[in-house]
Amino acid sequence: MKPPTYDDFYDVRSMLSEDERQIQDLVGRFVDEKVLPGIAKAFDEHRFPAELVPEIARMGLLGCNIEGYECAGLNNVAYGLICQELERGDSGLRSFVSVQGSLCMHPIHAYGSEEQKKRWLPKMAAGKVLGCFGLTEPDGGSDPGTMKTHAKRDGGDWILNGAKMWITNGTIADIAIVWASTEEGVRGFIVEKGTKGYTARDILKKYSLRASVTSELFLDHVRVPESSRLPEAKGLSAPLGCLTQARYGITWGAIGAAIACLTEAREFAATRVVFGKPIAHTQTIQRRLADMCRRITTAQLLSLQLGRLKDDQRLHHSQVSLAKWNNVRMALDVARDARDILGAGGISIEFAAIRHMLNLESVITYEGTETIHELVVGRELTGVSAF
Ligand code: TGC
Ligand code: FAD
Repeated sequence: MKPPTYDDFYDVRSMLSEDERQIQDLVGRFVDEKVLPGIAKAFDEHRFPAELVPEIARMGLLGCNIEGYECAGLNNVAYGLICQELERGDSGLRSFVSVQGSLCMHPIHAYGSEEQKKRWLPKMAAGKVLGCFGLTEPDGGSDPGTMKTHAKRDGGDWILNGAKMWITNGTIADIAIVWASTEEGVRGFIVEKGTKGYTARDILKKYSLRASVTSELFLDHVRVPESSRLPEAKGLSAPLGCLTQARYGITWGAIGAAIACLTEAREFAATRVVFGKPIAHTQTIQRRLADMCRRITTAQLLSLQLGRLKDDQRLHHSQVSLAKWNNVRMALDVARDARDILGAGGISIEFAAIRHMLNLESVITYEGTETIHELVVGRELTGVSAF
């Protein structure tokens, strides 16, 4: 009997199709050859590695699970594997792909007019037009139903006023999907860079997701035509539906970050000699590595089943909440423990663990905090909203 591998203990790969395995290998090679050599420097310099975008687009990773409009039309398991491999490199890179695909291309595809889809999706798949998603506001993100940004009809146009905060890709985006309250309920708008009254400013001095752009958006009497409104986006369920897409990808991405940390800790433990023997020969270190493996394996099985449910169109958003909560918590705990196994060296950017650990502090907060996902599952179990 072949022994299991440390990073795929239950041979989840054997449950993948040939196409799914090929896309995982393609993106895995890209991460090994193009991302890992420079990502620590980019993180250190607080710089998004924009030079990687053309190849990410060439591989068909942007909006890859959308059918038509020059998108790759992959299934959701393949999309998940892409997120896993990218986040094995860095959460910032997976964030970039999540936002472009799940939070910007998805709403245009799901709620946009045919004209909007034809105008934007092919260029977005090619990485020629970048997007950002503006839901969170300075006064809070967990309860978007209370958003203050509003849009008012003015003849055939809309006038938008408000501010958005903590917006990934904000200053590099050519278009922003802006969510605003109106007299008719929450509505979504495509706001183009350069529109009078619309500005974006970077949030600097972050100690997490340093290889990703995070911004504030300001909307001061921004006039957009009715043709910029997403016609099928009606109510809060529209932006929340986008979040379900992105959260699904994050469940896989977190596994990639955890695998990177386990890989590093396991290699280090095999060679680090303390008290006359490699630390991997001690019971405590073995138990800690085994625990990382146990938690990664559980997360892999969760995400694969989630992906199969999604491809079968049987996915409920509370199931995504459970996996986002479980898998990101798992990855953060694994990263923190790996950092400790590396000893003092573990606080250095020479190792990946601290970079992943710091990144995961954002991942556990964005796309719904851990508490919000616990409460979503709690509501599902009891039928009572405790938010
Ligand atoms: P609630 O009554 O639960 O829902 C209103 C309507 O929406 C439906 N719904 C969903 N639909 C699809 N997917 C979901 N996840 C959904 N959750 C709810 C729901 O069925 C209902 O539909 P209908 O037809 O009955 O009207 O709304 P609520 O106000 O009670 O709020 C629920 C709560 C707290 C779960 C929600 O507000 C929430 O998820 N809050 C967290 C906000 C959040 O996650 N923000 C993320 C911002 S984007 C981001 O962080 C990007 S980071 C990207 C990166 O860099 O990778
Ligand atoms: P708050 O909502 O103010 O919550 C503060 C604390 O209170 C949290 O611990 C929360 O869990 C807890 N809490 C809230 N409600 C309850 C309750 N009922 N019971 C108990 N505890 C509760 N947003 C976007 O729209 N687009 C983006 O592209 C985007 N990118 C991001 C990138 C980064 C790097 C980060 C860090 C955030 C990003 N966000 C983005 C914002 C993110 O979605 C929000 O930070 C998140 O939803 C939480 O909102 P908040 O920070 O305002 O916290």
